Amino acid sequence: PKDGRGETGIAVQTKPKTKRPPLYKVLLLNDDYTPMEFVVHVLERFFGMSHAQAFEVMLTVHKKGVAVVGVFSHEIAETKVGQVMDFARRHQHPLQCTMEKE
Ligand code: TYC
Repeated sequence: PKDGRGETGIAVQTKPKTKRPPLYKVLLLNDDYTPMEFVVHVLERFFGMSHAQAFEVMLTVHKKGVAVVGVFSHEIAETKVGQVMDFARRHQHPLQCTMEKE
């Protein structure tokens, strides 16, 4: 029984549960219009990537359609998605960034 009591109602030892918070993948999506240099800048600015790393990840998204650009707690992932979407909108680029539970 998952109430931690045996069939007799006597309390039994339950496994110590150390619940880690769920992690969320932040995904960057390809499109036909956002300039490559803009995407590289986004990856440097909001995901702390080096220029070389950012260029590599940008090319992966360009070729494959989507890539995971980071894994974060729910709150941090939401912040990153918001920052990218806001930055893209302000520059009038259709770049899309989303998150999904790992
Ligand atoms: N496909 C875009 C182009 O050819 C570049 C691009 C890469 C756009 C990655 C979005 O997430 C993206 N200009």
